[in-house]
Amino acid sequence: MKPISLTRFLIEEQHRGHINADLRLLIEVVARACKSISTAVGKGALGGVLGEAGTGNIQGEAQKKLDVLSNEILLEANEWGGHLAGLASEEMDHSHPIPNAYPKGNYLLLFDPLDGSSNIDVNISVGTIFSVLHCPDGITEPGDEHFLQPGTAQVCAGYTTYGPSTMLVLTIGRGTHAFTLDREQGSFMLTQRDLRIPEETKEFAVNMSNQRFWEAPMQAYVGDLLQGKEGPRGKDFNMRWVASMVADVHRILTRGGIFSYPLDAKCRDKGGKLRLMYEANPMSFLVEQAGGAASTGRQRMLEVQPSGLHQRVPVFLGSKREVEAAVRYHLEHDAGK
Ligand code: AFP
Repeated sequence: MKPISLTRFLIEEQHRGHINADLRLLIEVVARACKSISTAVGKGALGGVLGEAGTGNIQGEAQKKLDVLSNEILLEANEWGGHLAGLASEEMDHSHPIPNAYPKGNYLLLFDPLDGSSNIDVNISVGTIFSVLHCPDGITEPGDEHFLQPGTAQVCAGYTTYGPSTMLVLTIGRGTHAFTLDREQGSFMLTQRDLRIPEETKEFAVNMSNQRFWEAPMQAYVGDLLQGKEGPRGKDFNMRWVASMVADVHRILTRGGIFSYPLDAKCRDKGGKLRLMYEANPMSFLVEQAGGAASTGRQRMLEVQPSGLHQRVPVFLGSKREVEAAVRYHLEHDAGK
């Protein structure tokens, strides 16, 4: 049977009363912007967009030309449609209220326009991550503080991965669904409804080069994984690390596993490496909706009350039982066991 398009999927969800017309439009607009980003990424060196932009973002990281271009594409696409009250991007210092010249809606959109961008120049998968919140009642000119809602308040989240094929993975709080871009038709087509992450896994993802900087419970947890069959876990584990969160999470949504970017001595002062609002929360929503779990190691990710737009957090997400195991090491350590 021919797969249905994203447009049809969203219209059917609207008919069922699961989303309204504004949220449908918002998702369509983000998907359209992601198609443009996919085209730019796909041109590679021929597009003249590889390499450094010569600028830095709020986090002090060097921006790639494609970071800047992807941010512009998402901003331009979403500004005038009337579905948003404001936007926030990992690449911008502050949130961006919709200019008064355009109609305004009731949603707030957050995005990491091109995650994993240090992989662009070596032709490895990168992606766009996004999250949608309600704008608080009565607010027409939202400031940064209006975006500081816990992940449980998300109404929609998703990512696009620009890999061998371009895929959009989406949740509106009713399961996690995967769409593949049909490049000839220019449409995202539903290729997997209701992704389910296996509860158990034998695969972990972490940047092992940080091992000596980790906290004691993380050292103990990974130490036990590495002992394999001979250790307390009683099974051999495999390791994968793409260093593009979108690609690593996509693998986990497809075949299970645990992804972690824990606290370490290098990122402790900042609270972690990955960003709560642009990376951890949307990915945690997608993972929970696929039957997985997501935690900071000490708290359910979606319940973290954000204190800053660019806040960073430690991240553990993926197969439920494995995330629970990693959390157990942290809680037992904290309890002095
Ligand atoms: P970039 O966007 O700067 O490439 O960072 C990617 C990322 O935020 C996330 O996608 C990866 O999981 C993580 O950083 C990789 O971090 P390490 O380079 O420290 O392994």
